[in-house]
Amino acid sequence: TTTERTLVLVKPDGFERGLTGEVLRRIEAKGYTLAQLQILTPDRERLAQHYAEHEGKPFYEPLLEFMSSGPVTAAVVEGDRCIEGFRSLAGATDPTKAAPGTIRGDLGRDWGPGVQKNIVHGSDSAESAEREIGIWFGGQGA
Ligand code: DAT
Ligand code: MG
Repeated sequence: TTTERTLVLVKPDGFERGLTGEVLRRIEAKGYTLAQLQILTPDRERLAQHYAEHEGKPFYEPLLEFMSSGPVTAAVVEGDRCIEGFRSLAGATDPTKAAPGTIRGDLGRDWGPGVQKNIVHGSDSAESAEREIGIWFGGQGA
């Protein structure tokens, strides 16, 4: 087995719709561990770091606007190959294309220019995971 850590966010749409517990339930049901957890409304600076790779893309500004619009739950998730595993649980970026059975496929709705309400974020590689854990949990055992 390869125990990994990944950074999961329940985005403001998930919080507003009362889906935080459902997302965390799916993570635990899969067998992953919640190592760290916090609820916060992220500021622009933190989001700019988190989404640095997307700076300059057409959806960047609306994305930061949306992500700073309300509370987000940030979690460090631990488990065997959980980086790829959580991406599988989350499903495709566009909720309409995400397969049923996935978080985005089962629960996500809105998508389009300026709208990216796909409920969750999950790190896409080991490097991204460590970088993102530092951004959200820096100084707290990150
Ligand atoms: P993912 O969140 O699946 O890793 P990503 O890293 O490519 O996807 O993009 C980050 C977020 O930006 C994504 O969750 C929603 C938004 N986004 C990505 N591509 C988009 C697009 N073509 N139009 C609108 N929003 C988009
Ligand atoms: Mg991504």
